[in-house]
Amino acid sequence: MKKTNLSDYDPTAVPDGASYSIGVIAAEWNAEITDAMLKGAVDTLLEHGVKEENLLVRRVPGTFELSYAAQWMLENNDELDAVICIGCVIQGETRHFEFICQAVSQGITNVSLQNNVPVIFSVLTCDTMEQALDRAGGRHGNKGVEGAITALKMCKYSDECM
Ligand code: DLZ
Repeated sequence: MKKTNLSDYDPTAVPDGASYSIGVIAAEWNAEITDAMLKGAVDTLLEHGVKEENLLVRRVPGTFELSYAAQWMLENNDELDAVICIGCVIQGETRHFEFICQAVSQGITNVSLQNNVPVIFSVLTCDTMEQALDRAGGRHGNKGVEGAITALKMCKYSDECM
């Protein structure tokens, strides 16, 4: 069956987050969307056992800045087991969209590989605001929730590989 809801998951398959420290960085652009994704991510992490004191939440101006912020956060917080990057890019009249999407996807991958820490891509790349609303708590779920689940799964994966 085609999966249409990003937040459809089996809660029993999500690792317990009690021993993990997680950073969450959200872009201020399209704040209506990123606020909902940030809330979805934080609520999900807390629900799955991450302690409030082990969460580090920060804001950056736009999605383009997420890679730098993730790198800075990891350089300055050795204890972090994962970082979730939250952003929303919406296609406009110019080619700005392409450059931001290309830069952030490559940038986040690089930061993850350079630091050996999972850096999660919770970035919506949409043609319209409606598509973004559908994926930030609307009919296709919430990509922030999906990012939180992915972060916990990757923390457990890293533990198991040690
Ligand atoms: C400039 C810009 C534009 C046009 N669109 C978006 C967007 O849809 N989503 C987003 O998160 N940020 C956008 N930005 C801002 C860039 O991410 C960045 O903050 C600026 O280019 C400054 O580096």
